[in-house]
Amino acid sequence: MIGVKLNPNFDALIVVDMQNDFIEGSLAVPKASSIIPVVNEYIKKFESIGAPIFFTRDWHPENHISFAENGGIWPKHCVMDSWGAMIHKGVYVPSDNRFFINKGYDSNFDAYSGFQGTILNDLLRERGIKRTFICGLATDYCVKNTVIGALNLGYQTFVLLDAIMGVDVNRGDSEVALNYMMEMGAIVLTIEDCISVR
Ligand code: VGL
Ligand code: ZN
Repeated sequence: MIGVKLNPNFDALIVVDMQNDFIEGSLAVPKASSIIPVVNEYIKKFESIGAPIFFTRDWHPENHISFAENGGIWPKHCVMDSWGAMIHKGVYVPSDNRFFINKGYDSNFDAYSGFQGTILNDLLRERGIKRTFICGLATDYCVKNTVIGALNLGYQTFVLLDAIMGVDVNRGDSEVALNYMMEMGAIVLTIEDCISVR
């Protein structure tokens, strides 16, 4: 148990790609639905102290470069405005102080990081955020790249171990990704480490 007291003046939660296609659609991450209750616990903790919550969304055009039919490595997924790109109905989305960050919207570029081609960094900076807490899907792709992005931009960054899940195209990918994030300076936390009393 580490014990980090959350502070709405400089802490933000980033919920990565909790979308239908990654949970029960065309690119379903094995056991993705098992993290939904814990993801919701984090969202409610941050909401209860008035800290901002950022939901990233993989948001591709029909002709996206990452799709197999266009020469990429993934099945067609998260086509913008389609069911697959919607945040899963089991995920709690507060009505205030929450933001959606769409990424990968350019047909010729992929974006595994929530910071790539988005205004996420500007939104964090203008709110005085210094620490990011990151959960969601998938550990070995968009979670990893968003965590590394946050670290490179100078945020102290926490990976929420009980609220991430990996694709593991190759066995052990998620473990390798997690070790890499920690090597780069990320700190691993679980729900009982996060203290949200005002
Ligand atoms: C992701 C594969 C393709 C992710 C996005 O959210 O981790 N993975 N596009
Ligand atoms: Zn994608």
